[in-house]
Amino acid sequence: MNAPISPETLSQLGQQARDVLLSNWTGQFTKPAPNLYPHQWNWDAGFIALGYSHFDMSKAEAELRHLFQGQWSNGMLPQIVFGEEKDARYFPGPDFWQTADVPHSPKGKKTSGITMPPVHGFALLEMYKNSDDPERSMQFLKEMYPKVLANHRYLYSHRDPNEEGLVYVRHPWEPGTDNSPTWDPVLESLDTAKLDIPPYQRQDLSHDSAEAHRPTQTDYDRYVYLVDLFRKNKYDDEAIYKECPFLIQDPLFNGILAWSNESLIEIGGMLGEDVSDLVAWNELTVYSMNDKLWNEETGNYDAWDLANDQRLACNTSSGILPMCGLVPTQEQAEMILLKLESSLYSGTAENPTFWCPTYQLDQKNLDYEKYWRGPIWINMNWLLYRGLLRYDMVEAAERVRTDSLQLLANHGFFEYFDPRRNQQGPAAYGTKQFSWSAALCLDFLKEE
Ligand code: 2M8
Repeated sequence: MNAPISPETLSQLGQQARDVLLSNWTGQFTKPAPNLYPHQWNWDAGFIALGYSHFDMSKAEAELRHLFQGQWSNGMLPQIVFGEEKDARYFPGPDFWQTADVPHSPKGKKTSGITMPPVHGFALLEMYKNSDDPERSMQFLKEMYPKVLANHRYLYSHRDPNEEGLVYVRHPWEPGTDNSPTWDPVLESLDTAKLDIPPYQRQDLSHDSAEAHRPTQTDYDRYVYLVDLFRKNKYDDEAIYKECPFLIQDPLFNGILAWSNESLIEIGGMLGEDVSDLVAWNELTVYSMNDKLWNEETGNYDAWDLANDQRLACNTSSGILPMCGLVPTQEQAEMILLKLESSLYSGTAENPTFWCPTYQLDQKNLDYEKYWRGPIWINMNWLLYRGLLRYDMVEAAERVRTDSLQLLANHGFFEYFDPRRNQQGPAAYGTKQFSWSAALCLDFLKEE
């Protein structure tokens, strides 16, 4: 559907992508964006390291090294490792999280007290594959493997209370798809008028992103309420589990975990390590995702609300992305492909869409412009692209890749994009100079 992008445009795009990453580099790590996100974020850093591995392996390695300096002694890899920029305006900052006195938190770095999708296993293996210095990269694998493994061990031992191989998230910031409609039913039961919410000041609205595209005030009230519950419980996982109303087994988080398990199994094999725990964890995760989360009627992986022990219909792309972790069988993957090709993700002849909207187009509360409730995100497209390739769906994968490059060439390295091909006026939203849009663009470009 796209006219081919000229080689000149592609080469410019590559140069611009490198420039975005380098301009967000702080000397220690790369900010996700110049102002809106002034610290280091967990899954962003994985994607960013992968992007650097195409042109600057030292920075790729430094990115992950810095992130893991924030790792807690129980293995948890935090969502944010705070930088030291004096005029950084971000809420919630370290003063609000109050993790410094928690026994497990690191001494040298300030961090938040929750985690994010474990992309680092596959990021590490991809970096190794992109290296032209195998000896050096083998050393890096040796250095990082135990740290990444410790994060997986944390997830399986502290976030899987029923030993199902399905890890739960306890805050909408943990799966990274903050205001996803999938958890609306759980969050709506938290009546903010009746909750005891500490005073706070949002900072996100003072930057270059429109209020209408960001999470709402009520969303933030609930985010803050949950953080307050964690700090009151001194970040003790068992205590939080007993009290927290938001405990969700998310298909994207677990699908990513499966892909990283597999990558760690491969790395562990190269290093001569005993990978039996990883093999057992991964078998259980794949089994349970199919046994508990797969929805044969809709062809989606649903989420599970552990606090109320109920299924949460997941009609976002998180429900199809476990393809990246080789979770579905070929038959299930064929069902997913049919869905992608249907009006649910492709729109109609009059109103076609770029791939891939993050929310099915038949959903009443779909919003093409609002954050994680419809727009296209480049990291989700990249996960989908890799997932499709794993099932030999080469044509569809190529469509995701070229749609992504087209959007980046049309608009630049925005945070998220309007899926509508016929959209008149602004069609790219959030912050500009967004690092993972640039990093994953570089990975898409390696196929040229
Ligand atoms: C967004 O989330 C942060 C909180 O973690 C925020 O809105 O302040 C999400 O898009 C998340 O997935 C991403 O990692 C982060 C930084 O890019 O921003």
